[in-house]
Amino acid sequence: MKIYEFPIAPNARRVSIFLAEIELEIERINVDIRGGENLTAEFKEKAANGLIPFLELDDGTCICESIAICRYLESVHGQPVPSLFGESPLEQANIEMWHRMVEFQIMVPLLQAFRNISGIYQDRENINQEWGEESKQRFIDALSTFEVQLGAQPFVAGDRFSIADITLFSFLNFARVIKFKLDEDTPNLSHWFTSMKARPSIASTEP
Ligand SMILES: N[C@@H](CCC(=O)N[C@@H](CS)C(=O)NCC(=O)O)C(=O)O
Repeated sequence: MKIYEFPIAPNARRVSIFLAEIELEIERINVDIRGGENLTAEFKEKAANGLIPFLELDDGTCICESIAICRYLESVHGQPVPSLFGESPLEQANIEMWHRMVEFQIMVPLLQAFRNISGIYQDRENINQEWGEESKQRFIDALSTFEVQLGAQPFVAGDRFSIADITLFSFLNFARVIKFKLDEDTPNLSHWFTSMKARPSIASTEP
């Protein structure tokens, strides 16, 4: 198996953290997405979404989308106990709920802000600065939900570490690209972020 990635990219980072959590080592192939290596026909033939990360199995089968990759690897590797996606039906639903909230309220606006403010991918998409600024504000506004949650619970989805923490950490860590840093306005998030940085799976995957 091989993982195609670009280590500083937040989606690649969340898969790397997940792999470290389940203690699975896989061959890594670096793809220069900023130089457009993912725009080739050869790349698109392998990755259905044309993006990194994607996983290539030994028989040539390719799986893209970070969470599909994590779910597959957890299943074939033998999931860590307890699973980072939850155990009981209620816990699975709760983790899924918080993870989707992280993805839609934090990840999506942050990525829109990054892409539209920096114009980093203007070789492949139209840029709208105003939409970038609006997205940055939406990202900042959404933090309050997680600030409240982390005041009541040690982890995003409750009393233990899950995929929701992995995704929130990966994207908040990436937020420096839009000149955003957690500060005293969000003490619970800041405290959680510092403790996440010390977690072995996170410390060991710092690019
Ligand atoms: N939904 C996908 C998103 C993947 C994604 O956005 N990858 C970015 C890097 S973080 C990428 O490949 N960007 C290159 C481009 O947009 O051309 C996932 O979860 O894996």
